[in-house]
Parts: sequence; structure tokens; C-alpha cells
Amino acid sequence: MFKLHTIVWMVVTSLVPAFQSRAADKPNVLFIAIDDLNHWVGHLGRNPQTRTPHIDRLAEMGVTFTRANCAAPVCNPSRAALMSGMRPGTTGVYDNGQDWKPVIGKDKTLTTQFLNAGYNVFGAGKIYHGSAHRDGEWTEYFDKSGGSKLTLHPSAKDDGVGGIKFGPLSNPDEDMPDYKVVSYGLEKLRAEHDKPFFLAIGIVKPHMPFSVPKKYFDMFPLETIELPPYREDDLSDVPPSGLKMARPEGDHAQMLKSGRWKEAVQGYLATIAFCDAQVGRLINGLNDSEYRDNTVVVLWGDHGWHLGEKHHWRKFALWEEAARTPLIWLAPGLTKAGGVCERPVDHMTIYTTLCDLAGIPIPAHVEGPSIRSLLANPNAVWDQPAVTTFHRYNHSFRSETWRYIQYADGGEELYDHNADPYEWENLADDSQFTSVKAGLSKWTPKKNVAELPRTQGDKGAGKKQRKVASEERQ
Ligand SMILES: [Ca+2]
Repeated sequence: MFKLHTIVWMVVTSLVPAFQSRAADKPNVLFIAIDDLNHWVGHLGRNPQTRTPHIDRLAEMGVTFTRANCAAPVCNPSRAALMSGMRPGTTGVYDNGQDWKPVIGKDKTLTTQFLNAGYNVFGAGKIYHGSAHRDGEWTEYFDKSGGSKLTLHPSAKDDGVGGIKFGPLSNPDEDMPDYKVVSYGLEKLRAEHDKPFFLAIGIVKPHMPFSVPKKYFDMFPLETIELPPYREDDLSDVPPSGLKMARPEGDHAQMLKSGRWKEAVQGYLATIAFCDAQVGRLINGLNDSEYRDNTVVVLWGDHGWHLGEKHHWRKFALWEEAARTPLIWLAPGLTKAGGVCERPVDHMTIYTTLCDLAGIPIPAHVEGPSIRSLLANPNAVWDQPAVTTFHRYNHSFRSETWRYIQYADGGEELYDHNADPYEWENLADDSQFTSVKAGLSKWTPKKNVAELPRTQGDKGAGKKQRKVASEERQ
């Protein structure tokens, strides 16, 4: 009745433990986390000066999300939320300095799900804030990327303006920690694997200091640099809670006084270009590997960055510049090249979607829907806004047309992105938009637990924001 090769196959499969035969069918995952990269990537069109050919190439290979927003506009809570599947209001991790480890069990994290499903889980660089990682959640973690002494190039005047640090380096690319982290990833892509792998590569640049080898600065001559669009009176219609986040008397006042705003923009563009080169090395490594056709790729930035828009610098706010990030997916057999998805999604979708694509059960604690339907068809129906939280009870809701911000003290902002992509005119008090606000506020996260105490060294966006500089330097 059975042909011989069928019988042999039946015997062999009966001897192999079930989890292995299932694991063998699973896709690999290349998970690329980028620190402080805002929407200044070429294909998103926000800043025509930026040069990101490799990130744009990855976008062209899969689906890019043009309205992706982080769960929290700060490194630590953004990453804790993404990696745990739980929003800031569920864990109490709202800012830097709040330790996620006591409130997020090892059983809850994304990497644990992949380990339990039979994957090898490799990590390198900055996946969690401060590159924190726990034993038992990774097969192997590469954290030896330091060691080279980085030196400002003699052409640098100094290391920047106050807490905003920038200046070219004398070093070659190979001295940069990110270069070594990517090299680790390339080794894994060249290796033979007896199990599917989950490879998490955390690139720290363009995080401050905006200091990378001088050749990247030379790509952006200072005389060609243009400031991002901004309005002098932009804060006049922003409520007090928003003003507190903008802190125009801080970095921005200092930057204006220095007359060096364009130099800071140049430094950020240069540092993005360096980051892009590292992403290019990874994409080339994947394309040259035997895993190119069975590896899911997701590239995400942990939050955005202001460079003077709304008189604000850094993240720590709920506007477009701070909340929007690049998000690119490549899923062989599912995504089609050149996909552009304009649906608003936030980073709470990443955990769920990775489990979904790998056929791993989605744990009950995980918040956020899978975007498999959008990967298959970027125009598929989607009824949810992207939600971003910064400190307790402050939420931003981004739909295809609107950004609506609710602050804990009742302050509100509403921007019409069809008419006002830079969020200059706050429409929250206009009664004709009452129903727009009501529709979006339905998506307010239900849990808004108290903030965890600050137990770690850096101060996040607290009163001593200047001290963030030390955190920014890591
Ligand atoms: Ca305004």
C-alpha cells in the first residue's frame, strides 16, 4: 500500500520529538532594534536631506508602515512594553530609571516564547534600555562591543551644545560598538543552525552623542543643512502639560543662544547615515545567507526625536516627532515587495505578530493585535489608532487623519494631519471635532497603574533633565 520512501519517512518522523519537527518548519527571525531613530528615513519623506539607502532598500523588499508609533516615547518603557507585550500602564514602567525586571516575569518576554518554541535566541547590543538582559531568556547574548577609544576629530569645535552632544570622530567604522554588534549578527547569519533562530540586533546610533566617523559628517556639508519646519508661535495653543514636556527654556534656548542648531541637525543626519550603513551590512548578510527565504525581518525604532520642532529637543513628548518611528516588516511568502501600509499601528503589535508568523501561541498577557492581515494586504481594514503613553494618564492616539493627545490634567491637543502634518494648529477646543475626540478616546488603555519608583541612575524626563545627558551618552 505504501511506497518504500513513504514508510521510511513515517518511521523517521515517529522517532523525532514532536517539538523538533515543528520547529524545523518555523521561520527564522531577524529583529533589528534602532535607538532614537525618528522618521528621518528617506522613504518616509519627512526630511529630504536624510540618506538611508539601506533602510529604504529593506522597505522596498517588504512592507513599511508610514504611521507607526511607539508605545512610549522613551527608551526604557518603549522597549519594556515591546518586549513584554504589556503597555506602560499595565506594568508601571513609564520612564527611564524605572526597573522593568521586578514587574515583568521571565515567562512574559518575547524571547522566552521563542526559546520555549525550540528556537535559538541570540541577542546583541541594545535591545532593552542599558542593554540589560537576563539569563534564561537568551541562548547567547553578545555584550562585548566596547573597548575602542573613540576620539573627536580635530575639526570638531567641541562635543556639542549643553546636553545635545555632536561632533565627528577620528575613528574608523570598525571601532564603533554598533559595527561589532552587527558583525556578531553576520557571524550568526553565516553559521549553520540546527534549530530556527531568533536574532536580535540592537543598534545604538543615532542615539546621542551624534558622533560617528567624519566621513558621515562630510556627506552633509553644513552650508547645505536646512532646519526642520517649525513655527515660532507653535506653543501658543499647547496646554500647560504639553509646555512642560516641551521645556523651551531648556535645550532649545541654549541651542538658539549658541547659533549651532544646524550643526546639531548635521550631526543627527550623519549619525543616521552611519546607522543606515550598519543596517545595510545586516541586509547584505541576510541576502547572502542560506536563510534569506525563510527569515522574517522586523526593523523598528524605539521612538522619535525632536530637533527644535515645538521648541523641543529629544523624545519625552507625545507629538509626531517623538512618537512616530520607522517600522518595516519582511515576511517571506506573506509580504509583497514595495508594500506601503498607511494604517496606524503601534509597537504593541510586534510581539503578537512575531508569535503569529512563527506559529507560536500568543500568551494571554500580551496586549496588541497581530498585523498579519496588513502584511498580507497593506490596504486591509484596520479600525484602531496607534496609542502612545508618556507618564501616567497621558496618551496620544494617532489615526490615519488625526493625532489626539489627552493629558492627565485634562489638557488636550488635536491635529488634522491632512491639513497640518507638523501639528501646528491645535483643534481640540473646536466643538465640531467633539465626536473625533470621543471616537479616539475609546482606545484609552484600561490599565493605568501607578508609576514604579525611580531606582536606577538616570532621571528620564524628570526635573533634572540636564542629567539625562549621562544616560544619553551610553
Ligand atoms: Ca501649535
